[in-house]
Amino acid sequence: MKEKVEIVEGDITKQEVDAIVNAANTSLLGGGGVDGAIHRAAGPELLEETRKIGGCPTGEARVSKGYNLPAKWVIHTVGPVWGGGNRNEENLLAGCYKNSLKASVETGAKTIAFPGISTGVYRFPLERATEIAMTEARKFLESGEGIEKVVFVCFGEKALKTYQEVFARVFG
Ligand code: AR6
Repeated sequence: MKEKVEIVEGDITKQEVDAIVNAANTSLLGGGGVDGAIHRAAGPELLEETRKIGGCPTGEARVSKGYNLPAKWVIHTVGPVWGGGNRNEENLLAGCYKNSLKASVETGAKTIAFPGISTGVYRFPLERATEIAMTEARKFLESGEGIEKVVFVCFGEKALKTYQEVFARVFG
């Protein structure tokens, strides 16, 4: 299972995979962070399409094309805003990973790259978020549903170190 997982440091918009995941907000109309970077790299047609999609509830996922990105598809998911941990944040974040992987398979994507959903302006604690990400990826890969590679893209060295530590725990 673990050979299907890759951890890289870098910019998700540069990833050569079938689908990249966007940490969006419920409007799907763009924003800052990774969402802003994906919209800039994909070009204005992405916003035209996400406007037609018309939003996405927290924990769910919606698929669009990738336009000028190397990735053919963008899977937009909305992470929870961290509010201390008693507002169902963990289940909602797990839902983001589960539903993004499911949407990816339904679209025909076999390789998928994730950013650290909710770990930026939504303030979800990085280590716990990473445990949830890896646990859901492992469960999904074990169920054998057609994903060949899951790439976790870490933005910066601190994130990379956390992802490597959690990977050793969850997949080791
Ligand atoms: N490639 C990979 N990871 C990145 C990149 C990039 N180019 N840029 C940032 N990150 P955030 P959230 C990392 O804040 O917490 C937006 O405005 C970043 O270091 O982008 O889910 C949306 O519209 C962090 O680890 O997303 C929403 O309103 C992770 O991506 C809101 O932010 C996520 O940080 C969503 O907040």
